[in-house]
Amino acid sequence: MTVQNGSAEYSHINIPKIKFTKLFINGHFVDSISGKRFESVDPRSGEVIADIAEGEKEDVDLAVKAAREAFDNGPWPRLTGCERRRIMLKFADLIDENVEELAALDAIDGGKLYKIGKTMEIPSAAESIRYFAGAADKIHGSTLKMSRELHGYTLREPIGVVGHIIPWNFPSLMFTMKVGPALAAGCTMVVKPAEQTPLSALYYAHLSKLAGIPDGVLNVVTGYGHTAGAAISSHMDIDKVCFTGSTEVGRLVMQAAAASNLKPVSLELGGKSPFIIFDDVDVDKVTDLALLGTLYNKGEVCVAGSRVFVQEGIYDKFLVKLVEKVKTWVVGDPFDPNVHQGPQVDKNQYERILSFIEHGKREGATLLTGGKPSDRKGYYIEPTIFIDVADDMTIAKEEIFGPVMSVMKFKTVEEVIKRANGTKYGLAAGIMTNDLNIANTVSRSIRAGVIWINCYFAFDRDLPYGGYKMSGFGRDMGMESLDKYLQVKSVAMPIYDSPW
Ligand code: TXE
Repeated sequence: MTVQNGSAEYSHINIPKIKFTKLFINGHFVDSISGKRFESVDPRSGEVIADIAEGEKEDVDLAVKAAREAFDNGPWPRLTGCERRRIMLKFADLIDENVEELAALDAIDGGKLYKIGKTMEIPSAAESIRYFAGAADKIHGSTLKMSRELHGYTLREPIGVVGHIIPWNFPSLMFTMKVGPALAAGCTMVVKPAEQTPLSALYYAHLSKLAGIPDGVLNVVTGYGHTAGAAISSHMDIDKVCFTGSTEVGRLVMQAAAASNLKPVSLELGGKSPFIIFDDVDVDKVTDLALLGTLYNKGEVCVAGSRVFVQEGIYDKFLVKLVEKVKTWVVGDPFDPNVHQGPQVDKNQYERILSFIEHGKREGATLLTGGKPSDRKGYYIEPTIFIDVADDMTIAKEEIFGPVMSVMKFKTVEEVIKRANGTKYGLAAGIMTNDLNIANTVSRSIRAGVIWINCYFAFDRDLPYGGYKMSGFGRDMGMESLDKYLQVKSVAMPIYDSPW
């Protein structure tokens, strides 16, 4: 691992002035009712970069009132799909036009790599809006073959006012993958970004207004989870809640939804995904993929493949390669184009990861690399690899959400299926083999929502994404995600003028 202390190569990147720090309600940036503000901190230094309006229950009430009015009486749900599509395409174009500023905001707010933001994540956020814009004029029900002399058909109608509670690890992608299908369906919404990363969400709100999305359709309330977030999940006038975050908070969201107006929820929660490597693969290539599977986005990825199972025939060779390659993995300032890993999102997350690393050491796993903070200001942690990890150790069971890999050895297909499934989570799995029989057997036996064979993080807007077991339910991305924002209305009428 190399630690960069700064390079002239990126000194030209213009870190934008933060323009939007207030709540976005009914098309306007406004202070919170209490006037309270909270600090947004740059994880590169631990320094405060902005004071953000702290929305609470009363602010959520105002935002829901605006969204309700926009849904019940406003134009958005009543526009034709073509008109919604046109406005959404404009929104996507504006995201592309502001790609550098958005990438920089996610870098200073969340420690995310600027280069990846600029070339992949923000363009992909724009594409996500475009994908669902393309669906806006293709939402239709079906004609039914009824058993009697009835004409029966279904309508698919927008579900209403949606509450989106989103996390901090992919602020732009999460925002657009939730907002895109909800807009296409004709819903109105209140979005609460994570308190760690409010900046880009407010910027998207500004762009949505420029694009022509009517006032009240897309509201953003920044604030904390236990206040603003809880007010969304328990709100009597929100028709649906979509949540991405920890399993623990997902449970609270579901309880609050049940205890209030029984609104449906969809939950995308934690993971502890297995990355399974069989003997027959190219060890050199697979090592790169395994490293990326754990370390991408500094390990703050719900589908991180951080339980790496390696078949015994290549185990020793794999470890040698792993150590060799991790030395070339650069930790440093996320604006530096040579850096692979920026700082963890905040002090809490940083300390939480370090405490998991201590658990690993205490419970008897062997540290192969890293295991400590990197030696610079900010919330940086060295890429950490443990071997001799038993399935019941804390580091093998709990989602660490940091740059920490556990490597485990296995012998047979049956054994690895059992061990890979031995988790409360079921979000994703990677299977590396050239043997089709093994690939088919294992992919069908793993209880997880996404399986990647000979690839990892192979996301696509078309590929539905979500969990089994305690990783949640409901799907983001793909046309499946549109269903979350629609409900089916059945209509029947006599074909002939007969008395019913
Ligand atoms: O998540 P929280 P945290 C996991 C990951 C991470 C851990 C803790 O393991 O280390 O969770 O992260 C809002 N009612 N994931 O504490 O608290 C909160 O404001 C309603 C996995 O940051 O779940 C934020 O907007 N909302 C994950 C969002 O929930 C509440 C991504 C997520 O925060 C709330 C993030 C409440 N009572 C963390 N309390 C993934 N699946 O990708 C908090 N929130």
